[in-house]
Amino acid sequence: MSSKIVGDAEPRNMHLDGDRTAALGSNAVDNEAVEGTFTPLKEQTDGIFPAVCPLDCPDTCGLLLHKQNGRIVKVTGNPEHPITKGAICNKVRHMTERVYHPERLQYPMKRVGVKGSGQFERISWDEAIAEITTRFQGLSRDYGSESILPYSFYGNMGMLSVDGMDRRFFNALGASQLEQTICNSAGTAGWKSTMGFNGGVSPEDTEQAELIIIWGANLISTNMHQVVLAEKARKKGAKIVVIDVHRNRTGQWADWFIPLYPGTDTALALGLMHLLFERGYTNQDFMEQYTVGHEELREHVRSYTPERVARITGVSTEDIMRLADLYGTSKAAFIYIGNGPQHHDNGGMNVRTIACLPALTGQWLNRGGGALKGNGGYHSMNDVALERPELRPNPDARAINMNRIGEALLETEHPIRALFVYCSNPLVVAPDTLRVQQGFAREDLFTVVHELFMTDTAKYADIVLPAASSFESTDLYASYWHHYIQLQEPVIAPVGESKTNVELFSLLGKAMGFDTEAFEESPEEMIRGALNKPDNPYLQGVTLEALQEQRFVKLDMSAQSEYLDRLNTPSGKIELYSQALEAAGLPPLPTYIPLVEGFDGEKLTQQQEQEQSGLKQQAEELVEREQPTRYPLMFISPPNHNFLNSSFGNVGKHQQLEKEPQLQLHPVDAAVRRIVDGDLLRVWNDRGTYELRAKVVDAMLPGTVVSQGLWWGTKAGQRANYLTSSRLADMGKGATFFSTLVEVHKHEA
Ligand SMILES: Nc1nc2c(c(=O)[nH]1)N[C@H]1C(S)=C(S)[C@@H](COP(=O)(O)OP(=O)(O)OC[C@H]3O[C@@H](n4cnc5c(=O)[nH]c(N)nc54)[C@H](O)[C@@H]3O)O[C@H]1N2
Ligand SMILES: Nc1nc2c(c(=O)[nH]1)N[C@H]1C(S)=C(S)[C@@H](COP(=O)(O)OP(=O)(O)OC[C@H]3O[C@@H](n4cnc5c(=O)[nH]c(N)nc54)[C@H](O)[C@@H]3O)O[C@H]1N2
Ligand code: SF4
Ligand SMILES: [Mo]
Repeated sequence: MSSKIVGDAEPRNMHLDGDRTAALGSNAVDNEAVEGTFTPLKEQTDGIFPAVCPLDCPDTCGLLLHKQNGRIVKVTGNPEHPITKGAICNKVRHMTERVYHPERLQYPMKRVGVKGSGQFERISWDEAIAEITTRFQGLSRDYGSESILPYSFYGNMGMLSVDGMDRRFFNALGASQLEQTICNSAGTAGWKSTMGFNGGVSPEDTEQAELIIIWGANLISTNMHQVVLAEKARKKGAKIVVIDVHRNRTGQWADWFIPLYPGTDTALALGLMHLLFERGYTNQDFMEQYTVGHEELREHVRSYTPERVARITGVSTEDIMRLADLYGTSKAAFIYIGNGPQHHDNGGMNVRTIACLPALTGQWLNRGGGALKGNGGYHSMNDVALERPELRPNPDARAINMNRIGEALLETEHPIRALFVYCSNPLVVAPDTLRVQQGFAREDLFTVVHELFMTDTAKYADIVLPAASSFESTDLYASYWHHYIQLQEPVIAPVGESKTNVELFSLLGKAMGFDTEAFEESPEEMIRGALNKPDNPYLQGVTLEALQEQRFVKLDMSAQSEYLDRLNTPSGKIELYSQALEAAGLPPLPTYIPLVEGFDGEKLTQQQEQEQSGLKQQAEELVEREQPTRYPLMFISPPNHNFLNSSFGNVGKHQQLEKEPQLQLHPVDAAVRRIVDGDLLRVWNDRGTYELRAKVVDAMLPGTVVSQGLWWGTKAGQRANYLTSSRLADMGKGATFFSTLVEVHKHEA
């Protein structure tokens, strides 16, 4: 592969001169000049080298790695990147702390202590591979290959790493399959039930919006370049509204923050629809041409009066009406749908319902108008070439939901006997962690963990393998927000004896004796295969050569003009009424269904009203019947600003920036429990407890408490997911992290 660099001989700041060819090194002429004497980036000791942020973050920033004496000394944003434009977050600005962290795993190890104790001894790669292949071969022979389960997510978003060589290995092995449902699967299923295609508004267009509604997302922390675009729109007069259960950083920055009760977004959206129909804001022509079910929907939303919706959501009738007027009269209104509404029991329905809103007013016809849940559909690649499903001897191998890994490991019929974890840290990120821990502690389970660090998960491994970081790898990156594809080439040599995912799984495939060229392919060949997808019009023109030449290659967005004609719902239209959902046993029209675990504002209000009218006994019966749980508070645990899920949780710099785990609680909830700011708290429910510091703040409606961040590098008791449930959402078998009830007390030392 050719090099695109500011090499040894070039001035350090050359990339700032704006000429990309000069900036990032070679063009065709340079290539000829260095033909035969080409030095890979990782062997060049000094210079500035292009890179891609590998983290599970929508921005997928272009980076520059500054090298001195063979080490990366600084990470900055690449100003040439057309969307991220040289701005990067604080986390990645300090990425060198992580890459060269003294605790990075350097060599393979074998467990010598009790599972979880973290006691290991060094072994060689040959020993590690021999042990794994012997165990896997034995298990396949004695119990069938489905006794082995891979467990992975997107700790590194590189496609060759997590949707490539790894998949080939587990396919050829015939392992159980993993349903990767921990992130956005409920929301994506909800979106698709309405829109079909997994893509929405292009980021660049959102600059044209007059109204931007950020619905359950914390963009200042989680998608900072969308904030930059929204800020541009705001300069032109756009209003920014945040609908969230707590005033997060983004809510503080917005023009209007609307707090609501968790899991009631569907009701709010239905209340808006009620008013859009009633007040004549709907676009009849659009609905007739592009939707199915608008007449049924009009009837259906009659019962969602502002008064009823106010009772369910906690949003006042005035605010509901004001928001409907704002939405109904804005020329281009953009809705960004975040993870908040979808990490709930009713998460699919929440997203589906919000996704219906733009169709009522015909927003999809206005530049910048419409909605966005994720844009992954545009860059859909050739999965068959990448993952090689034909290598699988058992195409109908069982599938295990990653949200229920605890239960799955404790299952005694056809038990999972071996687990291979990579690019994920389930002992911190998976719900109901104590149960997950119990599963991982099984003495008869053979666990391999490929990691950069001794995570909580790695401590339970029998074999720990050191993983190379993305800056040590070749890989292909696409964003689930913007439309630029990028290439990473190794900029430094692997730290210690670490190996990339691609090297590891190719090595394992060969060691297992899988007789296929699939494990011989080079990263370059894999990239060519992935990009070869003639039936995706957006991907045309994206080639390895173009990536090497230009670094950032934009998808061919001309096909977006046919967006409304390409929606692949069963009807080919926006499905306000969904027969597919009906067939799946869900309401075909958007319908508010209260949380399985949560409070129901409508019933609470009924109860208060009855109490006031002297019907106390009846009210108590109602509480007894409808609220069987003794836990009164909704516990919301979204990510924090300086970690990336659990990544960075062990890095001193990032811990300092976040200080310590905090529980934000409303002054009313604090007062009745005699809690003051700074108290040490114990938060608990039947699943576990979490110890953290009180922050009393009027940032949410009473009854909701919030703790940001998936902590783990600090005290043993500090894991948000000790409290969360592995119950699945209504759609997509998604996670329900935010549908969690708890009680809180001052910690008795
Ligand atoms: N700094 C940083 N950036 C990240 C990550 C990180 O860990 N740190 N994680 C990355 C990943 S994997 C993802 S998926 C994205 C997620 O990024 P976002 O889509 O922004 O989602 P969250 O950060 O989970 O924020 C969800 C928000 O929803 C709110 N919320 C909870 N329940 C409800 C509800 O019922 N209704 C409404 N309206 N709001 C609710 C929460 O209070 C929170 O403010 O961020 C990515 N970017
Ligand atoms: N309570 C609560 N829980 C949540 C969430 C929440 O909001 N609240 N958010 C959920 C969401 S949206 C998500 S996406 C998940 C994320 O959960 P995970 O996908 O598990 O994400 P991380 O915690 O970042 O862990 C990724 C791990 O991969 C490792 N890694 C990085 N690069 C490589 C590599 O190249 N090779 C290998 N082998 N390993 C590598 C990192 O060191 C890190 O330990 O968490 C979920 N959990
Ligand atoms: S984490 Fe997100 S914002 Fe930060 S550098 Fe990576 S892609 Fe950019
Ligand atoms: Mo996620």
